[in-house]
Amino acid sequence: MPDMTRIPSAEAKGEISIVHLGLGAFHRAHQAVYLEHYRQRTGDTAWGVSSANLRSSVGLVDALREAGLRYHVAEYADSEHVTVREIGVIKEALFSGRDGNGHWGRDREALLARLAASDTHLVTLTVTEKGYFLNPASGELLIDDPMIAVDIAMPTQPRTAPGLLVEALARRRVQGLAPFTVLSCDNMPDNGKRTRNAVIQLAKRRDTALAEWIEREVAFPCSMVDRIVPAMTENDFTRLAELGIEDPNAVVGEAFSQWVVEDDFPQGRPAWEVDGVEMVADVAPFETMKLRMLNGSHSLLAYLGALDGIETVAEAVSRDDLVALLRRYMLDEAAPTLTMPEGTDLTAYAEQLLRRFANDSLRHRLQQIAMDGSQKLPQRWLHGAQARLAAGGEVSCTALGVAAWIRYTASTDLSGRSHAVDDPLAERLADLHARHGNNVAALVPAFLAVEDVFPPALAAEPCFTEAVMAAYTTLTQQGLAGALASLGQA
Ligand code: NAI
Ligand code: CS2
Repeated sequence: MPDMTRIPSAEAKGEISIVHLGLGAFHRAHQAVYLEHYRQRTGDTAWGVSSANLRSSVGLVDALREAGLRYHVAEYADSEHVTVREIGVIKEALFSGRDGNGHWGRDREALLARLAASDTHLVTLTVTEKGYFLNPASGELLIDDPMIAVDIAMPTQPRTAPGLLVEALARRRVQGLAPFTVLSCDNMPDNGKRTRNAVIQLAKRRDTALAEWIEREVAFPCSMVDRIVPAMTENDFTRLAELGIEDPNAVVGEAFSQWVVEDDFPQGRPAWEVDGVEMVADVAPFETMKLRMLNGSHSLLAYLGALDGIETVAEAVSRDDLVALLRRYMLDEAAPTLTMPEGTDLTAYAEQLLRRFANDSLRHRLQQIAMDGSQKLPQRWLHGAQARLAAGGEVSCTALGVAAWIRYTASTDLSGRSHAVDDPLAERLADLHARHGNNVAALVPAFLAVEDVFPPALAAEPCFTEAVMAAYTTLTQQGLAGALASLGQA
């Protein structure tokens, strides 16, 4: 039984001045924990949260309501030490997605009223990379997406995160209210700028004066967010029950947590910095470092590990050959593309990441990380590969990763075991496999021609295409161990 520290939540009262879109595990284990720290340290109850789900999990919204909006976060330093915090900063839980009967927007009006309320000064988001409806490669709004098309046709009954932000800002503008600040907490490069881009592109299709007002008046700071928070498993709930924590809304994460935020909050913010949040002028170096080194490594493990029947991150990094691959990728391919503040030790950062990945108290499933690869690979691997090649470097690890992702999207592992491919482009990618089968010379170029994922300039690099084709052949003919061994000889 691990050594447990329990920390109760502060008192219940408090005003709502933050709205969060995307009431998922990470929001509950990261932003809400910082706000709980803040409230307990300062006694300031002003920054309570109204948290909404726009898609899945009406069950979670209702279960949180039934539990009085309190839940627990179990922070595992390792399998022997856990801190369990009770979180009470969520003051309202709303659902504006589609319910089991196909009806949309049960609490949409309540959510829009909250977003348009004069007390609301900040909106945060964790809606996943696909929740912004942006082309992952170009960053352009997917105006042909059916969800965006509905928001363009019926702007006052929005279903998407960008649609809700535009309608709420429109209401605030008509009421003569200042806007709120929009802070994305999703794993995207320049996440604030991309969110701004989605909102303004959508607003322009409704009212150019509104779009111009948003351009002028609304702050969209960027942030780098980091805490490994796996989706809960039955084993997690059982472990918590053994500690006396019976909570269907609990989340489990690592003890490590980091938040680097661009300090641009015209409507004010909590004084997060004394709780360890790093308020900076430019988040980009930190975002790029984390996306390429941590998330890029995660995605390598996800696809290579899944193809070899490996279940979790901790299991994957118990293999010396995969650890060697990560060290080579992080230090030889990712680190040289980064421009970091003086004194940043990327070797130490890489070793810290390997220690975090080895935390076997978290069952971080590779299948979860593998999800939405088309939305993740540009910022995790491809932009770095372009920079590396432009500098005359080689990208063998990235090429192996791309080959593994391509093979993964065939919906079977190397032993023929089936798995789901959870990705907005899943059908389109499955079609490429159906069309090209094992013809690697056709299959790989067909994947690299998917411009929503692969920058054309990268796909046009013969050395990249050849490296991916060679990796694909080695992987499929010699398996994971063989592919890693031959990489090691490269
Ligand atoms: P989750 O599955 O628990 O929650 C996902 C949330 O996104 C849910 O509220 C869901 O309703 C919403 N969502 C999904 N698709 C959407 C769409 N098209 N439009 C609007 N909302 C949509 O996942 P979790 O762990 O909360 O992660 C969410 C995001 O947080 C990740 O995609 C990532 O960007 C970021 N993040 C997650 C970390 C983690 O370790 N879990 C760590 C760092 C960042
Ligand atoms: C993971 C991230 O699921 C994934 O894609 O790589 O959620 C990862 O756990 C976080 O970015 C860690 O901060």
